[in-house]
Amino acid sequence: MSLIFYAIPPSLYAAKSRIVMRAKGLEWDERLPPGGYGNSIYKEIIPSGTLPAIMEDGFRLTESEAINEYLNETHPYPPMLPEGLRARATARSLSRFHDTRLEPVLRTMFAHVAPADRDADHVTRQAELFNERLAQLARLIKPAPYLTGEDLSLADCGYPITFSMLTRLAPELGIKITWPAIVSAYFASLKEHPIVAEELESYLPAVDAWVRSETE
Ligand SMILES: N[C@@H](CCC(=O)N[C@@H](CS)C(=O)NCC(=O)O)C(=O)O
Repeated sequence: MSLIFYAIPPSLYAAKSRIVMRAKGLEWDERLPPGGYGNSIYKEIIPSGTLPAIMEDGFRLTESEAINEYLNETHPYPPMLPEGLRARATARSLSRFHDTRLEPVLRTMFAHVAPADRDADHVTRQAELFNERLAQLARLIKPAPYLTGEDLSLADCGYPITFSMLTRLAPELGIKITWPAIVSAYFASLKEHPIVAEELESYLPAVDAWVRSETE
C-alpha cells in the first residue's frame, strides 16, 4: 500500500481527509505519528509535525485542504469539485470558511472540555461566536442537498466532522447551539450520505473516548 496517512483517531482534519479517501475508494496505511505529533521523531518524517499528513512514494504533504485537492487530482473519479470555474472557486471558498472561520472557534473550546480546566466565560463567549459563524454560514449556502449540488464535494468534507464534534461537546460544555434551519437540514443530509456515515461510524467512538478521557 503506497499511501501512508498520518493521523490520530479524534483529529477533525484527519477525518475530513478520510472522507475523500473513502469517496475515492482508496486504501491507505494509517499510522499514528511516532512519538506523537510535534515530536522530533515525527518531524523527521513530516517537518511541520502536524496532522493529517500523507506520504506517497516519498512525496510528503500536509494540510487537509492540499491533501484533498491532491487526492482529487490523482484520483479523478468520482470528481469532487463541480464543473465550471466559478462553481469550483465557490466550493473552495466554502471549504475555507469551514477551515478558517468555523472549526477554529470550536477548537478554542477543546482545552475547556475537562471541567477542572474550564473557563466558563470563555466557553460562553466562544459559543456565541460559533453561533454567529453558523448564522453567517446559513447566509452563504444553498445546499441541494450538498454544497455544490447532488454529489458530495471537497466543499462538504469538513462540515459533518465539525458539526458532529460540536454536537458531542455542547452538553459537556453546557453550551446552547443555535442551528439555523438550513444548516440543520444540511447536517442531516450529510449524515445520510453513505461515505460520511462510514467515516462517522469510526470517528464518533474516537471522539467519545477522547471526551471521556477529559471528563472522567
Ligand atoms: N490547517 C490544518 C489543521 C490541522 C490541525 O489543526 N492539526 C492538529 C491536529 S488535529 C495539529 O497538527 N496540531 C499540531 C500543531 O498545530 O502543531 C489542516 O487543515 O490540516
